[in-house]
Amino acid sequence: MNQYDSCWLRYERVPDGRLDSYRRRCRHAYIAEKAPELSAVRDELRRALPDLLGSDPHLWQHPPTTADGFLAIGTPDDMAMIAESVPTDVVDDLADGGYLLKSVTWNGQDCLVVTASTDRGLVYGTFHLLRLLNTHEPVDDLDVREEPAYENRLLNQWDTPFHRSVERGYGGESIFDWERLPDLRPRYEDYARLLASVGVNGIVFNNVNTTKPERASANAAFDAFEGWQLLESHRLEAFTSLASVFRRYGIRPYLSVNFAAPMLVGDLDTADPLDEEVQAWWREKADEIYELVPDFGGFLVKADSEGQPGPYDYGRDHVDGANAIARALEPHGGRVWWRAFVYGTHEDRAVQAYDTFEPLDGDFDDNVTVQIKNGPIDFQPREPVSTLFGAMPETDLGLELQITQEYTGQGVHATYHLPMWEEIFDFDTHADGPGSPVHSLFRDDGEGVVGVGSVGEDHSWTGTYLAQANLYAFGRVAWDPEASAEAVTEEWVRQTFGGDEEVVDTVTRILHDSWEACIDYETGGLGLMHMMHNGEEYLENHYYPSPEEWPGYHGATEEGIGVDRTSTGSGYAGQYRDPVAERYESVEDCPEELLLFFHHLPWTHELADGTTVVQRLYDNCFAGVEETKRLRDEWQSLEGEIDERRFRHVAERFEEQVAQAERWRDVLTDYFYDYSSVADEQGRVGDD
Ligand code: BDP
Repeated sequence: MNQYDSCWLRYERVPDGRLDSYRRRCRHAYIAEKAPELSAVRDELRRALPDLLGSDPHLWQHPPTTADGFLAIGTPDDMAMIAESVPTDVVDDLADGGYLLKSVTWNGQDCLVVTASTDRGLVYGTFHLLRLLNTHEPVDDLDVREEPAYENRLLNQWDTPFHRSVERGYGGESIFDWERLPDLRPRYEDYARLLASVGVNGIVFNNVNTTKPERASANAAFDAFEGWQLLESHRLEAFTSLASVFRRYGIRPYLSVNFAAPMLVGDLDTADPLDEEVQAWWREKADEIYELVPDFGGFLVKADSEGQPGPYDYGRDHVDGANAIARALEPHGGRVWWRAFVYGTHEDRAVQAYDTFEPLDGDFDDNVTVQIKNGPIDFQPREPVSTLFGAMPETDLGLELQITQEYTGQGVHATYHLPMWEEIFDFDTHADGPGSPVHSLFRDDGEGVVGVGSVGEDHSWTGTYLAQANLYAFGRVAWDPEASAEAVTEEWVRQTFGGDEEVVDTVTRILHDSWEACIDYETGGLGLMHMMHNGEEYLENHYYPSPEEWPGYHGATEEGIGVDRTSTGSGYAGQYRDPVAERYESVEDCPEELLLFFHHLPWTHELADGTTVVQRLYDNCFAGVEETKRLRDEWQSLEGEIDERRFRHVAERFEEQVAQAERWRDVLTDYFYDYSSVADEQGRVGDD
């Protein structure tokens, strides 16, 4: 990775203390020879071991005839040494992707075994082992058993093909050059390596918006090059080529498709899901794709939302729409991921997804997954979790998180999403009584976790080097949502910035404190949200403050602020199961950090500690800025401790983040003051 950053896959020389043990066990490696995944494993060892160990490893295709210890990677069927070192039934029991790492003695030599029941598992196991070496962990007593929590761990790339742009991508233009494919770029493989190293096992290559809304009506001329065109027969070669890169890393390829594809790509005059010709068209298209890409994962569909066509155009519902497409994929083992991000007639958008989808529970085909954003609005800095989680027991569900920082400072601010995701995963839905946290859902076959991607052409991949942590953390949390956030973060920092303890502590702290700071300056911290500018300018969009654009989302009036989503308002709180619904219904019991999401309250309403609502909003906005300055200073303290390029890049972004945080603070506090006419106790707001 020369023209761009290696992210967390930079393999640097291990310090002497550990070197002996690593060399003893890894100077030779014996890797099974069969699947494409194994050749990827071989390549990774060739990249990693010389840099880590300072010596070229010998990679054997046959059991090594050496007096040294060695690393063996394969299934028990591949190698007698593995079959004899680990119980075969234990390996066979592992879920797809699961693996074992074990230190063993073989012929009197110290060896290491990476084994799994599937080739994909061997890829993950190898990356896990390399992570241990890279973070200087001991390997002399290894006995690791890992399985992914969820069957599906998908990346949704929101790239707009042929435009090289990325919707909500803040790390530069798209890395995927569809005009030049099937020619491949090294960057594709490096991306696959990054994803596989954290356990991602599927990628949707294109944006959920497969056409511009203004051209999405059935009669408009669909002449622009956009995502829907990837289904055209002559373009499938490009897709096939890209798929072959990701396949080597155990990553299944998917496509976002346009619901009107039978008209756009085919020449039908309807896309009515109940029309037999439409169904036949989807079947033929699926057959054509599977002929070329046998491991194709399926289609992602955004229908009847933000101008994209859908079943409503034909008086049908989401079940009709999803099932018609799913039936075409079913004979091939493919799946439809059908998004629940829909608008409707409700004044309060929060109630819409549940209202639309909950009544359809049980009617979707087995190979349909309903993909739901983490919150009811839209990836805001903090939202309550979606009411749909746990509400559709008869339907496969997927949780959609946003890795890219659309509303949390984009490619500039250091805003780490892992603490937010941890809060989401730990939330008790009470779906099956108390003790039904979000992380316990999505565990059936066909379910899983999805992340909206963040990478682009920038050297950093993600706009700012620190945002790489969000991509890393997504994969790790989709693998194990109960893993300790501190451990995951520290792991990322050690691999990315090396093992200096001061650097590790400082960067880990910065990341962990960053999310709350962002909430404070961008929202005031009491559950307000969606107060950003919605401009036409690419980089202005969703970046600057502009509360006056969105009265419906924050509900500011002269009397008070917040949105009544209780039974006296939109009724959204009532979509949760008790006691969650009761908790949110009640002003006293509602957690303070979500208070104004559920309640419209007088500006001078007193919070538990006696502070008024408006004063708390002022205080939080100011605290968010102070905290951001503190984080910037912490970063500054690392000067000379990490390489100049990354140090300066992040330092410059921190300066901008502080300026932006001040801007948010000033706009929001002035706005609160203008409505409330309540002076800030500390005289910081208004009347200057
Ligand atoms: C919003 C984004 C928009 C996406 C939409 C979606 O602003 O670009 O198209 O979500 O999820 O957050 O479909």
